[in-house]
Amino acid sequence: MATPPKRLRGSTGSPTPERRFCRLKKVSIEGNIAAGKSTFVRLLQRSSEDWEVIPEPIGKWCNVQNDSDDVYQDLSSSQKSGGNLLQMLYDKPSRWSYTFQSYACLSRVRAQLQPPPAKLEEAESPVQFYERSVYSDRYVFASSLYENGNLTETEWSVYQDWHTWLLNQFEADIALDAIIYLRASPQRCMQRLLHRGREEEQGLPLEYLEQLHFRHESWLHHKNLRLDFDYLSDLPVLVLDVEDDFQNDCIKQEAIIDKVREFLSTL
Ligand code: UDP
Ligand code: DCM
Ligand code: MG
Repeated sequence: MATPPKRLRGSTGSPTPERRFCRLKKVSIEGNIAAGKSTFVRLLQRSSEDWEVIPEPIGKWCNVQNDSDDVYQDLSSSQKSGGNLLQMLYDKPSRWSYTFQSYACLSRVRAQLQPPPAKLEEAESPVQFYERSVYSDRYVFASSLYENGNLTETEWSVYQDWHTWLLNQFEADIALDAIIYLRASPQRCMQRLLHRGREEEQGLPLEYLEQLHFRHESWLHHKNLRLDFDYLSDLPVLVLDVEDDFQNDCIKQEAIIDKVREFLSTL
């Protein structure tokens, strides 16, 4: 696939209306289940006025039924009466993997296509951080489910066909400038997953986290995963070791944010 059109970079002074957000950088936060991505993006959100976070729309996947919840307000009436797709996925992956992956990717694209908040217009160095991307949807999750026989050949072909088409349509708006990979062992992720206690995930075997870890490693560390989007191969990747707790360690948090700032300054 062709490289998406580059956004203008490095302009100075107040942006003219035409150049709104032209300096905006988009960075995806990748990592295994329960590696600490949501914890990390909350830290980012607190760290700079210039930074905005787009969390993974997992509330929609679980159909959280809470009238006072913004996520619930966003749901269509069919979703409100629908089920918990994450639960359905893990209860019967051969039946629900295709449906889940279609909806996960669709809802992510929709969330990432929302216009940035006005405050980023005024920002000196605006950055949007995505919690995961359409690339991990495909190259980590959907492909693992295919590898495990939970997507049929036909479902995998159909998925790849519309995924490529969708990105052709929207990639200029959601294309990444960089990736931050939160790296932790599958054992540490399992420990955090159990500690978090998200009910749908409690039966996940360690082997699944190992499979997902292997895919992340191959994509973002060894860089030997075959990808269909040319520009991804040249994308800068910052690998952050999050094996040790950072959630309750202010000094570690400061060190992490320093690394992020330094990384962003090179983009
Ligand atoms: N967590 C932790 N220490 C850390 C980072 C995360 O104990 O340094 C916990 C966090 O409180 C949560 C679980 O690990 O209970 C998973 O974290 P998170 O939801 O951020 O992970 P994600 O699935 O978003 O990567
Ligand atoms: N998930 C999935 N496929 C995707 C994206 C996410 O199966 N394309 C699942 C993995 C986790 C949950 O959704 O169970 C996301 O939560 P986390 O933030 O813990 O990784
Ligand atoms: Mg999360």
